[in-house]
Amino acid sequence: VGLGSGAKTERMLGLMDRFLKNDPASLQKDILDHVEYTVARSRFSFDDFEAYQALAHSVRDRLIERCHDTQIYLKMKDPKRIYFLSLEYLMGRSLSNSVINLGVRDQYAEALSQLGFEFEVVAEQEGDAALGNGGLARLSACQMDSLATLDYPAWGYGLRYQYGLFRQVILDGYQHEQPDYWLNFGNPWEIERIHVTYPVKFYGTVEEVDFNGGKQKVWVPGETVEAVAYDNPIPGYGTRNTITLRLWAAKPSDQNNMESYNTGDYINAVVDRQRAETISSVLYPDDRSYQGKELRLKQQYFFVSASLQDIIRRYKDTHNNFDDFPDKVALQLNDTQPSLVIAELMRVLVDEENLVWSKAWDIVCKVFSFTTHTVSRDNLEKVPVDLLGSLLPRHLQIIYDINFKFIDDLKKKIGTDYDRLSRMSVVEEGAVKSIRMANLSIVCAHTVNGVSRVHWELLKTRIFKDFYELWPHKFHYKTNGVTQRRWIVVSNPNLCSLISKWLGTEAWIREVDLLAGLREHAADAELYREWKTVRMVNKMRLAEYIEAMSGIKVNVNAMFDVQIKRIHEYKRQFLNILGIIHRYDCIKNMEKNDRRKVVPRVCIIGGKAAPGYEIAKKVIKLCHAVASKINNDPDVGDLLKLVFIPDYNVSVAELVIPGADLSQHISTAGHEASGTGIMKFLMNGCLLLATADGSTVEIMEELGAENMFLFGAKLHEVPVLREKGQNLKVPLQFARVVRMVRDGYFGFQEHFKSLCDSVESGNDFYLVGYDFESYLEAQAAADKAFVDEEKWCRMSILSTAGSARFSSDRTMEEYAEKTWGIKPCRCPF
Ligand code: Z57
Repeated sequence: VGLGSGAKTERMLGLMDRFLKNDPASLQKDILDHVEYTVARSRFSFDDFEAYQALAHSVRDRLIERCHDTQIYLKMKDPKRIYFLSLEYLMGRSLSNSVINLGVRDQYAEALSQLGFEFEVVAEQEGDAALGNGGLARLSACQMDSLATLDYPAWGYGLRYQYGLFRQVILDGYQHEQPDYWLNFGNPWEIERIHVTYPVKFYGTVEEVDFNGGKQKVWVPGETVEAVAYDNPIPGYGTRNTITLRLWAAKPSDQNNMESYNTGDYINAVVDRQRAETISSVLYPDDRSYQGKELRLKQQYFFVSASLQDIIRRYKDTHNNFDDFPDKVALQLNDTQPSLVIAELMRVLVDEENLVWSKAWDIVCKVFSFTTHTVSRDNLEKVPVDLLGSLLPRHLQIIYDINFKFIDDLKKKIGTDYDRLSRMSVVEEGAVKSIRMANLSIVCAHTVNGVSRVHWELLKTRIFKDFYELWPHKFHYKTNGVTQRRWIVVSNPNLCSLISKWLGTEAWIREVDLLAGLREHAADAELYREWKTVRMVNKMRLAEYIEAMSGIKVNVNAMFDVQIKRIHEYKRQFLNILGIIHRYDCIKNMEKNDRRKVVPRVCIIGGKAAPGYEIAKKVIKLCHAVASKINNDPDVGDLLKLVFIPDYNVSVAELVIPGADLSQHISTAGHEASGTGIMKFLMNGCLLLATADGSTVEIMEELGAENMFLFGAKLHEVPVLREKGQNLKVPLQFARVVRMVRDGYFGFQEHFKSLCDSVESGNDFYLVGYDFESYLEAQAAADKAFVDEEKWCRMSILSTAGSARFSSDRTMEEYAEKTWGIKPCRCPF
């Protein structure tokens, strides 16, 4: 708006000054203004939470300024943009991350301290934004940080759930779920755009009308809901670029006229209208189980339709036909949840923009890239045809048309191999006829990315074998990464300073490859001393948290052994607990004198189970049952403690990871597509006890197998071992510890029966029994290494030094160059 020729704009921008000053005195005035006028508390009397609110608003002002400048610049340059579509983002807290990325943390800390507040304490007041479940959702958040920092012209799109992931409350050792009504205390990090709204339509019928001498199909929808944009600024580090994560909220639309006005049923009509808001009300808490629920499908289409209208509106600002669309727009599908956007783009181009099918199809095939995070065919998303047909009748037709043409072409290539044709079809003809969203995505995307190298191998040889053989050029991988800004700079400030001191620069925060420079010092006794001190301080902070949460006092000289992630059978938290039982059993059976040789451990487990996932919930109960036995046994004392950390989320991770000595990533080989938690531990100098699964294989290549504790069946062995079933040999110790649980040694005998059954020979799909022996060996190796402090410290330093490849900066650069075809566009002022 108001921007004329490029030259004029450039002049205008040159004259423009930054409005907001960042010296401590200006910041302090700003904070006080916000206390008085935004928070509406007296500037002479406000508490930590009010200080947080005022501080957040002051930071928000700066974010808004940069958002504007970035958008003005991008509008002028009009580069190709990447639109990242994801139904989930796990952002966690924003305050520390924002002030660090803006480069004003110390100034704010000083301004606050003059007012009598401590920055860390104020930052703790913030709640987590948990609009996602687990790995996939946190990955989106890390990638947004990298896109901003690397100056890419990017937008994120998602849903603004009113209820984030449930809060986990433990009662008597059982998980209970409580709603996370996170917007209760306001959200200073979002900007409500009351004028950025789009109608989203559902239901209705498809009719044929005359058009240009022929027939054209038009959708006559039955219901309209309004999508309102909420913008969440994502500041880059060391750049003025600040990109936007645009989340949609559902509101009633004025296009649904309330016909019952004069029927006297005014109240019910208003209440009915208000129901529109349920679409964006709650996040589904069970990742990877698709239940064919209408509300879920509505969420998906709502988000996709609003995002696409917004993207096309922006494109049309500078273009009057669609010829350049693929040169200006890249659409990234984060798994299959957004894949309805494919049918939606076809519908818009053909039905609304009147392009012929072939032209529209040509465009569609050039803009989409698809990343899959799944390893097993059973987990692929399917939408029942009946459901889709009633909610989105025109989209179902379009999907049928896409499939018809695809199968027709395919027959020409592969002949009448009907088994293969039916496997590859977008439509599954089963008991419940349904649409295979992954097949739809692969057919339409120009690139299909896996999330680690072994994941890519699995895509090619197992889940998408048929498609790989048809289109080998489409299949690639971009190994996941995490952002070192959040996972070192924000969460481990002491380690951050230490790294910068030894590298002689802070440049690694943007150029992560510099971390490898630590290898040079991996034998320096002075670095060892400082490294150990930093780690000890972090452990003490974690120990305080544990005591506050659970009342358990832990010995900070013990090895802190951590497993934090969603509870899943394939992630094998049960294996971890059985290992702990074994350790306990060994201690109990030892001569008193021998106990002195035991390496003390604090075992820490955290994670949420999907509300309907019975076995996972039993694992949580077992953890508590075992903990209460061990932690109260005077024979054991400080040699072994087991702690369950409740309500695991991003902020808990930020506290726990820097304090971990050892972390466990012990999925059965072939089940973890990548794993990203492991990368956060690696960056923080925590040693890894892991199976050769997902990205661990690449971490191993980077670090050397001698610098981690590997165990377990290998990828190619797993199917062979499963074949053996009943005849698979399991070690005696395994039978013994399972028996202890079965026989009620920890109580709740009946309750744990099905859990024990799930690892009984012949039934042990995840090979817990088979892997037990090598698991114990790896644990013993970790004990041995821990006693040798020098060796442990060197391995720790080498872990951080070897983590550069696992930064999301590297991942995003690869996507930008190889998949999206976009270039950085750095705001110069
Ligand atoms: C999810 O968090 C992941 C995969 C899924 O199919 C769904 Br649904 C949710 C995870 C993988 O399990 C991890 O291995 C991976 O690191 C992460 O996605 C990010 O790619």
